[in-house]
Amino acid sequence: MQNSQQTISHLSAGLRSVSLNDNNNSSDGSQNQQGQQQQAQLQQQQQQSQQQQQGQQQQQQQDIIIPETSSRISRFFQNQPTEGFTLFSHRSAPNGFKVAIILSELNYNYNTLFLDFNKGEQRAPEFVTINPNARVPALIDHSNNNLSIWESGAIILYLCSKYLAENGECEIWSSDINEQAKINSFLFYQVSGHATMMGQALHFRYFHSQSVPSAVERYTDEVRRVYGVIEMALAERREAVIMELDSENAAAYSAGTTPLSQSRYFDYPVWLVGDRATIADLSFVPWNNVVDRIGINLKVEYPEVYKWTKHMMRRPAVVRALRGED
Ligand SMILES: N[C@@H](CCC(=O)N[C@@H](CS)C(=O)NCC(=O)O)C(=O)O
Repeated sequence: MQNSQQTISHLSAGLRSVSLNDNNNSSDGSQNQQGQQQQAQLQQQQQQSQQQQQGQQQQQQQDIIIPETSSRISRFFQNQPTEGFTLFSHRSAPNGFKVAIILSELNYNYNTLFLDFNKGEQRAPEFVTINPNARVPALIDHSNNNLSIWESGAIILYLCSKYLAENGECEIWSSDINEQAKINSFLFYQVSGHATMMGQALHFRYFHSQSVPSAVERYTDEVRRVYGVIEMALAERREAVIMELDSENAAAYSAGTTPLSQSRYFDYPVWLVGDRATIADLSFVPWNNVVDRIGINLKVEYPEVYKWTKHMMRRPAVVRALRGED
């Protein structure tokens, strides 16, 4: 740990000492001497200011890390389990529950360490070593030499790749690279488009220091746009499923004389990729669960998304994970 902290401070000190005005091409000797003196003075000033900054940084770190907090995280890192996974999460972090759902679906053995953001535990030095972004989730695979992974999408893909390698198949992902690519597209869309916009919409609605209605509107509209894309994808799957399973009425549906909503397959589960729930679908669950807090009513506005979420919320692995049961 100490080594990596040193590496970081050496690197930033090195970057700060680079001067854009460094110039060894002067042809005039006296100017060169004067220049060297000025440069020496400048370097001295820079060193002093670096020392001051480093002192301030150390002070800030001491301010942030409450000794009691630091010892809880330190104790974990000093005495890590030898098997299973440790998930670093937070009691109200959808991105953390997203990973818990996948661990649970794969039936992996894991423990959750819920960080206390009020105590700044996400900025504890040991935690920042495994997640330089100081956010949850992060995961340690103790049976793989304590490999640590951060960013929810990367963690999910690691878990599925590992499961596939161990078992030869992974139902919530795929062994076929074409299907993997389709699933991964939705996963990346969730991580980069859905979670980020939801996060900003929540932030501007509840936590921002000032009221900024245009920001609330902008991010809520973006979330609506994201759900519009998912609603359309699910509606297309629904139509295909009804046409296939309800073939005796297919002509009437095509002609528009009978609405699709009359099909007995109208509530049948449909999935974004293929005919089973995959990480494409499951990654959306914890955020769908809180979308009402930004004023979006899935049942009314996005009926396919609503039915899809309900089907996923009934899965035993999802229930266990959302309850915080390891
Ligand atoms: N892109 C990241 C986002 C991680 C993230 O923003 N996590 C939030 C909780 S959902 C967090 O740790 N916030 C703590 C903080 O802002 O200090 C991921 O998907 O893992």
